[in-house]
Order: sequence, then structure tokens, then C-alpha cells
Amino acid sequence: MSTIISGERVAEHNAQLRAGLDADYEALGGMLARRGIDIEHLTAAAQDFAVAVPSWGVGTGGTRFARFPGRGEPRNVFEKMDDCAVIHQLTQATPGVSLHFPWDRTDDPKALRQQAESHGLYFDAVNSNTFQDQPGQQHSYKYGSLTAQNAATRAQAIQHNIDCIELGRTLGSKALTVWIGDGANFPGQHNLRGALERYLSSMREIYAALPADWLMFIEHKLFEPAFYATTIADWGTSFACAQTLGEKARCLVDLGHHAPNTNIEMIVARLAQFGKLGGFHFNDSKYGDDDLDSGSINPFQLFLVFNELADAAQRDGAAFKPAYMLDQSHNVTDPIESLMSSAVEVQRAFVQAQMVDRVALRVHQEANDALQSAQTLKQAYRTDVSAILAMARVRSGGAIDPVGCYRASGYRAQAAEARPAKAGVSGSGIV
Ligand code: AOS
Ligand code: ZN
Ligand code: ZN
Ligand code: ZN
Repeated sequence: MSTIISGERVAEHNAQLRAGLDADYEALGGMLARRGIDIEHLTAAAQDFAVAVPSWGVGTGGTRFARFPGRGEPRNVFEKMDDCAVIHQLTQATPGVSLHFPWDRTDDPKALRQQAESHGLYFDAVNSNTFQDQPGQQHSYKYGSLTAQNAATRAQAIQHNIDCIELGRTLGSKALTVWIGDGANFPGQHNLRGALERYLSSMREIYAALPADWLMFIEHKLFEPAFYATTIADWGTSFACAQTLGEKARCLVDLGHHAPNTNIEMIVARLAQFGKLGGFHFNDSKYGDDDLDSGSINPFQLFLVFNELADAAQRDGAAFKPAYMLDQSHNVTDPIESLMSSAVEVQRAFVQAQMVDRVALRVHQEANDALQSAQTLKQAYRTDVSAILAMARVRSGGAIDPVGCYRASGYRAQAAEARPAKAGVSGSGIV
């Protein structure tokens, strides 16, 4: 397998930090042992954890007002894959890449797959895009895509999704994520029920094109770009559609797609209970779909989501396997640094949730001891598992401090030279 940053450089970096890590790891191991937890078990679980990186996340994002490009941004999907390879090399937590079409289109999908495999990467869910028009496109999505009034526009949007499945098949993906921007800005603009009927009829055709071992993820979002009524606005609509479409249709929860203060962990519990939790787009937000770095605003919520996932995994065993993906927009940071730290934050929440004493929790719940129930969760959440995460990385060949190692490598400066700025990089606009 080929690495982008030299293995010696990473080893050198690790050598400088190794003694400190060993001491921290031993101290943490002792503390956890007193709680009856085997640190080695957690480290092994952390090594197995994976969250996919969005191809569109390695370019600098933007808002509806402006985009301030960064240095050395990838100019095509092959360069995006190089950046993804760096993220995985240093974190050892992101072997999957989620592509977005047509942003990531290539005439040579086989070469793309080969490049990915040479870096130890694979392709996670592919995302379709019918929320903007592409040059030369016959029918505009201005008034909707899968729900459009115009049958030819709907047919075009359906065909695009089927093309995405085809491409994904060549690349080895096993799922299609469908997020549409369809909705209305004015009361009366849509017959609300009619729009959903058209959505379902379009989705049935896409569903029929899914290979037997594929899943389809329905991503809901409260608002934006539609500001009065979004067709797939909430998990209830998503669930009803997934239920109607069939076994292969599941719901995808993007953490930023809910009204502020929504109890997202409860949505996760509900979808898991009824076998419809397909996966996640992780990110964080303060107001709406801010697409900030995972764990940067509300890490406790992220932990509570993983607490529900740990509960579901315990109940349902190996059959419970939601897809984990990041979906972020990096406007003021180096996207590679943001994606590395975000992957680590998601992995942190996962490990902390493994530490919850579920037997004690049940005892407290059955005794109606609200305070001790909450304390049981807090005990896990307050435990700093950084040494476990770093040890998992070293053992898998990654970096003890991914951002530090990345900065020392000079990768961004090299990329800036190799990739001179180009206007209008696709897939790095407003997400
Ligand atoms: C949009 O808000 C959604 O989060 C989608 O997942 C979207 O496809 C992605 O953000 C890329 O634009
Ligand atoms: Zn998303
Ligand atoms: Zn979003
Ligand atoms: Zn988003």
C-alpha cells in the first residue's frame, strides 16, 4: 500500500511523543481497571471504528455570501482522493470516501478505484445531486427534481440517480444517499401531499434499480433551500417513505438537519428500534445546517447519539451496522485538519459510549434513580479517552498527533505548488 506522507516521517513524529503516550495510557488503564473496564478492549474497538470522509469536504466550503478558497485545493476527484488518503493515513479511522456526482465525475472510474485501493481506501455511499443545475442540463431543477411538476424533469432526476448507482457499482459502493432540495417557499406553492406522492413515485423507480446488496439512504432536512415547506423535512416523513419503499430503503440522520434543541438521540433510538437507521452525516451546529466540525459545539449530544448506538448494537448484534459519514463545510480551517480532528471526535464519542456501565444504568433506571442514571452517562462522557485514541492510531500505523504530524509534513505547501488555484472548483461550494 502506498502512503502519501512518508512512513519514516510518521514514525519519527510518533517516536517523539511515544513515552508521554505510554505513560498516559498506563495511567488511564489503571483508572479504568478500577472501574472494571479493560483498556485493551476499548483500544481494539477504537481500531475497528471507521467514519467515511466526504469528497466535497476536502475543498474549502463557503456560505451563500462568499467562498474564500484555501491553498492547494484539490482540482479533481483524483486530487481529492490524495487528500482523503492523507486523512486516513494519519488517523487510521477514515478508510471510506463518500463521493458526490456529478462533482466527482471521471471518465475513468476504474483508475479511480485503483487509486483508492492503492491507498487502502474504499468507496462508501455515493451521493446524487439534483439540487443544482449542471451546464448543458436539459431540464432545470429550479422548481424541484424528484417532485417536479414536469414529468420530463422528474425523469431526468431519476435517471441521474440511476447513473449514480451504476457508477457506484463500478467503484464498489454499496449505497446511494438521496438528499433533495425540493420544497416550497410559499404557502400554496405546492400541494403538500401531491409533492410527496411524486417523490415516492420517483423514488420507486430508483429503488427498482438498486442492486440486491445495496441500500438507499433517505436524508431529511428541516429547511433550506426551501424555506416554507421542504418535501423530506423530518425523520417522520423519511421513515414513512423508507417503510413504503421497502427493506433496502433506510433513513439517514444528518446532525445539522433538525430544529435547534431537537432530541436527535431519541430520533436515533426510534429509527434503530424499527430497523430503519441507515446512517449518519456527522457535523455540528449552533443554529441550523451550519456544517461545523463534529464535536466542536455540542460534544455531549454526539456522545448521547453514540450511547443510543451502543444500546442498539447490544440489542441487535452484528446486524446493526449504520453507515457513518462526515458532512462538513470548512470555511476557516484547512479541510484536512478539520476532517482529521472531526473523525477523531466521532471516534471519541464512540469509545466513550462503549464505556457506559450498562448494567448499572439499567439498575438505576429500574429504581427510578434519575440522578444516578444521568451520572452513569456522565462518568463515561467525562473520561478523557485521548490516550486510547492515540494508541489505536499508533497500533494501526497512524500518527499520535495527526494535526501536528500533518503540519510538520509540509503537505499543504506541496499541494499549493502542485495545484495552482483555479476558479470555480466543483463540489466545494455551499453545502
Ligand atoms: C445538504 O444539506 C445535505 O447535508 C447533503 O448531504 C448534501 O448533499 C451535502 O451537504 C453536499 O452538498
Ligand atoms: Zn448531509
Ligand atoms: Zn446539510
Ligand atoms: Zn450540510
